Amino acid sequence: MKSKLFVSLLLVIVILAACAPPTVAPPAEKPAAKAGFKIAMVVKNLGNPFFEAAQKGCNEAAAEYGDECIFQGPATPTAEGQIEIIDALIAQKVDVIAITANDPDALVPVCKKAMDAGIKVVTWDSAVAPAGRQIFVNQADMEQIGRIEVQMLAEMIGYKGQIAILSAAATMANQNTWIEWMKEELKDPKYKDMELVTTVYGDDLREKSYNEALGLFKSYPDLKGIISPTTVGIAATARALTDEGLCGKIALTGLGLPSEMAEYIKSGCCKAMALWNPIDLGYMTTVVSHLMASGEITGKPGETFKAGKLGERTIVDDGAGGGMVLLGPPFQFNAENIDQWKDVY
Ligand code: RAM
Repeated sequence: MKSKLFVSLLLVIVILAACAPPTVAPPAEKPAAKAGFKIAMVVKNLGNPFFEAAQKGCNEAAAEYGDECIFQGPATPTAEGQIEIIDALIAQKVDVIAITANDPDALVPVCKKAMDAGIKVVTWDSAVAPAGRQIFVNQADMEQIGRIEVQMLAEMIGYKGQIAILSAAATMANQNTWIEWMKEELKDPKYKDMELVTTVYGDDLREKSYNEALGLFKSYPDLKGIISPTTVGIAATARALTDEGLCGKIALTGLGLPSEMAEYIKSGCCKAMALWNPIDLGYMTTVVSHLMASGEITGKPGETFKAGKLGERTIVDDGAGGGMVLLGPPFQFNAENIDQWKDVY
């Protein structure tokens, strides 16, 4: 009897033990993903070959690192159009938004919203203000870009005469910073006989830029030179000068794509211009985006990383306490070297 009771008790214990919930192991830290990130490259607007070149670099890096490059931009270069796109990307839960901003301040709230949602925000080309970003991929030293444009034009016009600037949109941070440095350079006494008469804005739209160039020819009959620090603006100005038969009378320089400017460099309408490699810029931006998403870098000055084919890099101070990666020095193009580049970008 006693042993029967003992056996049944044992049975109950065994059954109870079997039914008890398994002991739950403490949740393991979810390992950070190392690839498969959705990287959204948001550009100033679609239809600009400069950004199409950057997209090539984005696709190349995304393929190399196992990510996806989502390329987007508004039809025209406005902050409103970009805000709409970023809102949609937040809803889509992308991992990184890499933006070249049409307006540095207007984009801060939506970029903050993205960061609050856990999305990394990288800025490149035309930076969003520091409050709206985690790292800046800068194409080249801003001061150097501004100064060399003045130096190139001065050489062309013999340091004498009226000059004008034909820029992109009045809100664009990259052009505005370069223009500030142009004005600094012009303070040097060696430019005392050069006068900056005006700055006009073609908004990075071909036709508007073309018409602004025509406006300059009309308003300033003594104009000797134009600096256009935008690939859209310089190509439109070169076309306007050619159409009006003004090449040789008004000199032109600035930042241009060899593919769009080769014919004008060869004709002598634009004897020299500068730029960096936009494919590399898109590649670097995408590598930085990948490393931000994987947590391999956080965007702080002093961190180092390997930027794929572009080699070892160090994050430097952006001057506002944030992190910045520099692509490299701008390159100057002229009749001697343009053929090597015109089919590249
Ligand atoms: C245009 C855009 C771009 C700028 C280049 C030089 O394509 O404005 O932001 O970096 O020119």
